[in-house]
Formats: sequence, structure tokens, C-alpha cells
Amino acid sequence: MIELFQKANLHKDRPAIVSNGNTYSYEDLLVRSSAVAANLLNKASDLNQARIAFLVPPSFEYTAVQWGIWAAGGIAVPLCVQHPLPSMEYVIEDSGSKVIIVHKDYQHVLQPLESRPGLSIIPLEEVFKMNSSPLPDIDLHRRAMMLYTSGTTNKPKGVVTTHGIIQSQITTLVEAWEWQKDDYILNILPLHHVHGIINVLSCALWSGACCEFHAKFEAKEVWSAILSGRMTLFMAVPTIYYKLINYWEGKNKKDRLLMSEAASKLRLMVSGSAALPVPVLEKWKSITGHTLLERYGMTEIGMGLSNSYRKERRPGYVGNPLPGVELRLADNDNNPVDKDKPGEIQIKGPCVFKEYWQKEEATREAFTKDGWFRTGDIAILHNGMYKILGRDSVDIIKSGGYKISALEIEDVLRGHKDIKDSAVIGLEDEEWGQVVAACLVSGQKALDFDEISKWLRARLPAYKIPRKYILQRKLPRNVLGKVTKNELKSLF
Ligand code: MCA
Ligand code: AMP
Repeated sequence: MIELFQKANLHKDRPAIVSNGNTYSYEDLLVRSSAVAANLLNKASDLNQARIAFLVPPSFEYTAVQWGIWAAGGIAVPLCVQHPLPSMEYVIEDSGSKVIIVHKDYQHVLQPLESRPGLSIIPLEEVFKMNSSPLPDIDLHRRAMMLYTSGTTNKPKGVVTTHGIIQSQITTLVEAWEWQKDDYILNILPLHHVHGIINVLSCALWSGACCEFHAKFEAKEVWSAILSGRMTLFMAVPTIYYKLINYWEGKNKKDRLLMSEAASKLRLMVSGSAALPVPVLEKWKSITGHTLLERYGMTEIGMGLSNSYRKERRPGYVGNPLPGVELRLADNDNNPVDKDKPGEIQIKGPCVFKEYWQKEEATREAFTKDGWFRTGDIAILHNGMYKILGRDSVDIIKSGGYKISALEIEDVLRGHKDIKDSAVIGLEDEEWGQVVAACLVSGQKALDFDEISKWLRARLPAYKIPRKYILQRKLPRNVLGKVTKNELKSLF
């Protein structure tokens, strides 16, 4: 049996999940996920790593479906409820998912796919019906999950992890951040990325703790949960802390005091997925007394570096390698850099992903010859701690904690009838880290940017839509014909 489920068996009566106003115990989760597994198996003995996509909002239902797919021997492919159909279609097709489980609120979104041959769209209620069947033995090497992440190619790639890899990503955090069964965490993050799935949900369930879902982030709701006193932990991206600070600043003195006092009682608050600006860290400390624990991770590795839970948390730094993580800084030739010199973070260890789904070449290129995973992030070791200096590619943008490929957006923009050429960049921004900006070339004198945004919204997730546009007669290029994106930044 998968160790996560064995752990749940030890805490059957304890609350595992709070969602939509209901509390579900570990027993509820085990019973319902076994039913999901039996319904998916439909008398077969094993799903044999079939990819099962699911479009279910963050909730008890999401978790029971994820566990059900695992228990039946399938690979869980979560779809994001906020994505437009073309983004989901890409994931469904690329992963080769033949089955999609859909929550009733999102059935209409998938309706255009209903008549597609070979695709079976199953309402959540059907897989939720009580049922039982013998379940397959799942070994640690079996593929378990596929998460789509943007890179330097124009389309996102499916990052495949096995049960063993997931287990290692969970246990390193449980150990480092001292998760306990009495912990209570709020999950306000999207559930198609590692941050929400592993760091928050899976670590809580591994530990016998309780995870409360909110369908989406609302500063007011987070503050109200903090004020209730039920939380012990909170984890979020820097943009969310920025928004929580804004909300606190909008309150009167008496309310602020109550909010600050309640927040100071949590045992740990963590920030990650993007660089935490030191002014945000300092402001949060002045409001809550917490020095946010900043850590560094990536879809392909889970978490790699973390500031210390018990010892020093250094502003602007991401700490040291987590238990089990081997890390080195390397130069362009993949040789370790000299002491105190910057280099690319390269990682080895049981937390590193198995492969990009059906992309052998991309997988090979992501590793050095001697097996180090190349993150593309540049860091320096300074006085015993790592500091992230940036990325090796201008084509990767981080906005609100989401990783966005400039090339993907340029590719879609090229399909617009009035756009001849485009270049997309990330502009530094206090709130979002970076905001997406597009420089467009058109045969026309003027372009309706609102219309272009609307057109893009039908094709890309909201967080990939440019927030700023400019129109140019041509793009700045170097002698090799490559767009000089750093020069472009100055035009905005
Ligand atoms: C939303 N908006 C944005 C962005 N997102 N604008 C610029 N950049 C963005 N990234 C716009 C919306 O289109 C909308 O504009 C307005 O902001 C409000 O949208 P809404 O969705 O309501 O925003 P929000 O709820 O305030 O969302 C902000 C957020 C969200 C909660 C910070 O971006 C978020 O959940 N981020 C977390 C992503 C995450 O989990 N990343 C982890 C991946 P309009 O009104 O015009 O429509 S990284 C990872 O997993 C690795 C392993 C790691 O290290 O953790
Ligand atoms: P993703 O591909 O969505 O998993 O995003 C991973 C990327 O987020 C990393 O490669 C880093 O560029 C960035 N990242 C994550 N955590 C941090 C952090 N604490 N500081 C700076 N960048 C971070």
C-alpha cells in the first residue's frame, strides 16, 4: 500500500480536510478514494499507469480523486479550473489521457470535447459512488503524477514524478519544517502545481494534520481564518503576502492589532515560488512578528533549498539544501564554480523528477552527462547560504508565482490577424514579481489592445495575458536577428 495511505490509516478519526463548510476525516478520505479507485478500475485489476485527467476545484473531492487514481495504479493529471479550454485540451492530448473526471460546475467547459472519439468524460458523482474492489500493489517506481510547467520551449511540458519521488519531496519538508499531526494549514493555492499539491496538501496528509481548502485566494478570507486561531501554518507566494499586507493596511488601528496578534500565534509562515522582496519580508515581520521562511523549489525537483526552521532565516537568501538534496553551482561547461562565484543551481537526489512526458530529448538536455538536473537558476553561496541571482533565460517570466514562457505567448499572438510580429518580456513589478508585457508589430497604425487581451483570454490562462502593450514598427534585433529583449524593456 502507498505509504501516504498507510499513514492515513493511523489517523482515521482525525480531521483530514475542511472544504465547502464540511469536515472530512482520514477515514472518509480512505473510504471515498477506495470507491473512486474501484469505479475507475471497473473490474480491471490495475490501471497500469493510464493517465487520468481531472477537473475538480480544490476540495475534499479533488483529494479523493487524486488518491483514487493512485490507489488504482493510474497517473494523476490535474487540470486547472481557471484555464480556458485550449490550455486544458493541450494537457489532455499531450498526456494521452483517455479519461477525464469532471466536477458538475465545470461540465459545460468540457462539453465541446464530449463527442471526441476515445475520450471518456465521467461526472464526479459517478466515480464517487460507493464501490469496492481489490486494489493493485503500487511500488515506488511507478509513475504517479504529471504536472505541466512552462520552460524555454513554447508549449508546457509534462513533468512526471513517481510515488517514490513524491514521497521524497514530502518527507524532506515534513522533517525540515517539523510537521506534526496537530498542524492546521490553509490551502489557497491552485492545485496543478507542486506548491499547493506537495508542500501544503500532501505534507499535511502525510503528517495526520488538517488542510482547509479555499476555492481561491481572498485576502479577507485568509485574515478571517488567521483571526479564528485555528491555523498553525501558512504557505504562499510573495504576491499573496503583498496582498495580505495591503488588506491589513486598509484596516483601523484596533482591527490591525487583533490581526497582528492572531498571526503572531502561528508556528510557521513560508514563502516561495518566486523571490521574496526584502521590503515585503520586513513589512510582514513588522506586522506579525514572523520572519517568513523563504525556500526555493521547482516543479522538476520539489523543494531544493530552505532557510532554517529553528536557526537563521536570512532576508534575500534561500538557505541551504534540504535533507537528501545534493546541490552544486556550475559554470556554462557544467563544471563546479570556484568558491564565492555565481553558477547555475544543479540538483541530484531522490526528489528529482523522472522525465518530461514523451520528450526524451528535452529530458536528456535537462541533465548533465553525470546526472545533475540543470535548473537554469543562477545562485551564489555567500557566508554559508545560497542567494538566487536570477535566471539564465529572459524567456521565462515569473508572475504571481506562476512560471510563464514568453515564447508560448508570442506563438499564440502570431495567430492574431492584425499581428505580424511580437516579443514578450517580464517587467519588474512590486506586487507580481514580474508582469507580462508585449511589444507588437502590425501592418496597422493602431491596435485595439483590449480586443487583443480578450482574444488571448479565450486561448491562454489569465495569468499569461500581457498587462502592458506597446506598438512598434519593428522589433529591436541583434546582428544574428535575435530580438534584444533587454533593450526592449527600456521601451516600456
Ligand atoms: C492574476 N492576475 C494577474 C496574475 N494573476 N496579473 C498579472 N500577473 C499574474 N500572475 C490578474 C487577473 O487576471 C485579474 O485581472 C486580477 O489579477 C485578479 O485575478 P485573480 O485571479 O483574482 O487574482 P488573484 O486571486 O489575486 O491571484 C493572485 C494569486 C495567484 C493568488 C497570487 O496568481 C496565484 O494563485 N498564484 C500562485 C501560483 C502558484 O501556486 N505557483 C506555484 C508554481 P482582471 O481583473 O483584469 O482579470 S511554482 C511551484 O510550484 C514551485 C515548485 C515552487 O517553488 O513553489
Ligand atoms: P515552477 O517551474 O513553476 O516550478 O517554478 C520554479 C521556478 O521558480 C524556479 O526555477 C525559480 O526560478 C523560481 N523560484 C522558486 N522559488 C524561488 C525563490 N524562493 N526565489 C527565487 N526564485 C524562486
